[in-house]
Amino acid sequence: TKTIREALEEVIPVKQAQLKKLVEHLLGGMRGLKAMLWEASVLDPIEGIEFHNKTIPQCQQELPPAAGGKEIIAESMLWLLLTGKVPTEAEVRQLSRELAEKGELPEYVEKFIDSLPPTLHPMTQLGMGVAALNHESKFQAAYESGIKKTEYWTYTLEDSINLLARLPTLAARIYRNVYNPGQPIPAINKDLDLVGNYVNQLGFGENKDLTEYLRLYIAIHGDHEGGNASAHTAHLVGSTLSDPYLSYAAALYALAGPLHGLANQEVLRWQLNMQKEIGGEVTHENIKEFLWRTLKSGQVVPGYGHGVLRNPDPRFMALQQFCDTRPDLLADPVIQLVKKTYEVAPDVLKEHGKTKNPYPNVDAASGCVLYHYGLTQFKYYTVIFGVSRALGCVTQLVWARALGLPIERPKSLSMEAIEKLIK
Ligand code: NMX
Ligand code: MLT
Repeated sequence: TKTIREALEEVIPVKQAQLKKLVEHLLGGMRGLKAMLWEASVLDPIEGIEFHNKTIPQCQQELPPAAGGKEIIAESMLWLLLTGKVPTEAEVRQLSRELAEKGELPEYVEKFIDSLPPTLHPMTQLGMGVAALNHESKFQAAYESGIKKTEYWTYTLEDSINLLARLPTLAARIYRNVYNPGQPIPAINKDLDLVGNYVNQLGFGENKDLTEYLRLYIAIHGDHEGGNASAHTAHLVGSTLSDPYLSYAAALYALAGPLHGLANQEVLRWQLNMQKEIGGEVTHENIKEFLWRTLKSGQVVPGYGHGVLRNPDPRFMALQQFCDTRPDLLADPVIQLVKKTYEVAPDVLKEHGKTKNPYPNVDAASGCVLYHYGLTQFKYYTVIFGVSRALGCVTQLVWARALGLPIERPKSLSMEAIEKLIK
């Protein structure tokens, strides 16, 4: 039989560890803190993302592609995220048509975007354009007219569909203004899927491989459970009953940070610098030296590490597999460099000993294929991520309204209060 002292000696270390964890949550970016409901996808540290319990390869097998294509399309992914069901081909085609019919930008948004300086970062422009679209918000108008709570989700869905339809048109206009001023933008083809039209409007419609790549890219970047910075921002702002345009504009500015979505732009800049510095023959040894130079100068290795993942990101693997089936991609020196970096970087990061995850995230692979196909303006890459991430964010906005989730308002503590907790 234990004495009361012995019983306490068992309990106290458990409580101390519990408190330490609490303080880690408070000061450590809330890592691992379970504080959000998010149905559409779940991120397992080892297995990676699952969309309604389906892995990326399962989605690639089950979700209807575009006519004549193989890869997942945004409409199929949206249907799965929103409803938890695999759509039929007819359902997907109908959704594609609806999005195409709603894709035109209002004239005032076109004029506004055209008036921005082309030197303004494309992500800044995208957020501004999305926020300006809130002039059209059905949710906001209905709220002002005094609708019931039970009706919130229907207007949120309507705004969400309109936003998704217009995002690629807006993003393509920004691309045209910044990189190809004066060039005409093709009209939306009502028989094409969302990303098919986006690639057309970017001016790459003839390139079927790039179209397929972007279909896959946009589908698999669509959602990454709720805690990532962009999705969480959309959820937080949406919880105030801000409409989907304003909520998603806010999310885009979280995505625009270099530790989040901007990393895909940074990866390419970094890999091209590596290529330039190494010069002639690329060996594991000289990649290793470059990695150490990056780390010793106090910078992060872009495209590596993750807040949740503890294994190579299955999105990275899916994009690599896309390359593995195409000889033109495999022969590209930048793509070869990305592959070779992956052979070396995890060991270097383990030896460096700081990051909890020495493996690549999706951003390590996403830009080099765009670069190969001639979409070489890497400041634009996060905009493509921004076109995609709306899929998951609007899904959550609709469900948050359908379930009547409350305004987010966590408690903060002063240093003094935390000290008192620890004492
Ligand atoms: N290179 C060098 N150091 C790193 C890296 C990296 N790739 N990743 C993490 N660390 C450091 C990190 O800066 C921290 O250092 P310190 O203690 O001095 O502050 C330490 O390792 C522990 O960090 P972790 O707990 O492993 O990572 P955390 O969850 O805080 O951050 C990221 C996750 C993704 C922000 C971080 O890994 C990173 O900065 N990676 C590079 C940028 C990147 O690829 N971001 C894209 C994420 C995916 N996305 O698309 O959003
Ligand atoms: C994402 O796709 O949002 C990133 O991998 C970052 C994250 O999940 O935290």
